[in-house]
Amino acid sequence: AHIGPLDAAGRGSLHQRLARGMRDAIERGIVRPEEALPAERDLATEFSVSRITVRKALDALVADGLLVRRQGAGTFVAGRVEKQFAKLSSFTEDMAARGRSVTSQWLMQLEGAVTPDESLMLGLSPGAPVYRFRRIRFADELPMAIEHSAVPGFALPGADAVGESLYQALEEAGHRPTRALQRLRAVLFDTEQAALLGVEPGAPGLFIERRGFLEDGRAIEATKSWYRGDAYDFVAELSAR
Ligand code: 16G
Repeated sequence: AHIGPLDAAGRGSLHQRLARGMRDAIERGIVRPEEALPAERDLATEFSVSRITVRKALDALVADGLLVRRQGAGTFVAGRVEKQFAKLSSFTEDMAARGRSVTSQWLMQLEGAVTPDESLMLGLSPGAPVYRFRRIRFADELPMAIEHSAVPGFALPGADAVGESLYQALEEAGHRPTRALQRLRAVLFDTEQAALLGVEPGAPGLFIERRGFLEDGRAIEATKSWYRGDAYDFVAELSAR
């Protein structure tokens, strides 16, 4: 891969200028998604800088999600995650299909009485029990989304039934959704959301609200997700008939 010249006229320290030059090359498609970068020592030679400078520039781009490091394989240009819009799949399945490792950080996992909002979303009567799950979802260690899910009490044996995957837990309980309604909206992240996702406050994101239903029409999940706009593409296949 040819990275392009170091931003020689630019301001900032050497590693910042190198990072800028590389970011530019990635954004202009000179190095393509999933392409491997040359070894650090080769980059150092190519740009006549030290390996430490190269390392610092790469670290910055990894932190920004433009590059990913894969154990034993090297550093790659991150592919944006593409999600087929019409498929009712889970985050875990979406990422696994792309060879990405999934982790989550739990913010909340508890049982409570339904709130008015949840009662509308899930069609439950006041006082009905719900499970509430709040997580930050990572793909290859990059924070991708904040997710708030509510599930009716009958759907799961307990709040701790969800390990890594909500859909797996629902499936094991015989309550995996078979249909869903999804609504999508552009948002700008507030300070708290930005901090959780490692982006600047005001960065663009996708807000997605999903209501999942069982075959018999009962609502089984109400999930609000805030996806990083710089890391996630939604793709819809359209048909004229
Ligand atoms: C996806 C769904 C979310 C669902 C979750 C289950 C979107 C926008 N949202 O993130 O509604 O609860 O998958 O994932 O696709 P899990 O089984 O990995 O917990």
